[in-house]
Amino acid sequence: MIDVTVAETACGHLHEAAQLSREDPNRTGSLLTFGSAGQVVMTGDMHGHLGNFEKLQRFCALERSPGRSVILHELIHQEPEASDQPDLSIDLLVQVAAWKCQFPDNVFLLQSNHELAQLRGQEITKGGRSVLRDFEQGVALRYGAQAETVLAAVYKYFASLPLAARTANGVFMCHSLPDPLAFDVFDEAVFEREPTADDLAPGGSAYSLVWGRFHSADAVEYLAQRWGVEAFLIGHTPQEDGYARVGRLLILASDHAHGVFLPIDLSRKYTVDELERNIRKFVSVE
Ligand SMILES: [Mn+2]
Repeated sequence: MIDVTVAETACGHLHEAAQLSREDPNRTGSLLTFGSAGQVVMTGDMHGHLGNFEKLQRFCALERSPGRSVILHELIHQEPEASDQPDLSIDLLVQVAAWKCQFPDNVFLLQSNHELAQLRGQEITKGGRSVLRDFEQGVALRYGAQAETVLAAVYKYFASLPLAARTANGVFMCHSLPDPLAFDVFDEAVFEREPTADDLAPGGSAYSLVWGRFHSADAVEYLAQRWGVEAFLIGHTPQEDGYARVGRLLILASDHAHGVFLPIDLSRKYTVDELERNIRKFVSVE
């Protein structure tokens, strides 16, 4: 774990992570592509959960596992345990940015609706509290007079994120999928370009990708056929038991004690049943 409380260190990691993310060799437009060697570990929403992140780092052991990649998304906006507790999910964000800097070829980050909402200043309220303001207050608590500088680095990092990743063995990973009602207007070419301001605004395809809900097995099957996908792995919808399955879709959650992650070997084909059986609980990691 790095010391995340020094503003210069935090900004350095966030700026470098943003640049690495934009220049990832396996990125084209807003899509990351993985070949048929090694392993990818997919996670669900993390929402500031440092305990699960530490377990993820221990499981991945990237210092001795150069063939392993790991994908993270929705890192910010933690649910405070009490209403007077601060949201310090900035700590996880900076830790993950530092991990990306340390292992640029192994650590990958995806755009998510909470990151996008914070970037665009679009309010999300939970139980009457403003999650955007709580996040900003957490940054202020951590960095004091340098909070604005750190927030600027945070926004630069959010703006750099790709939208999705796909593997040679047919697995497609992203934060969510568009609402079935938006399928007709969803522009699949969004994956081939850097997301534009219009893509990221309400009605845009990047926006609808990270915000979508209400997926039925039929809707997932439609997208799977259209995009040539064997299985979709996403987060976004809270899962008390760690994960849920909707046809070819597995929804993972990594933000609580029953959280899970999913290691995938890239050299073999999987059915969705096999992927489901490979889901691991964070509690199983020493
Ligand atoms: Mn989400």
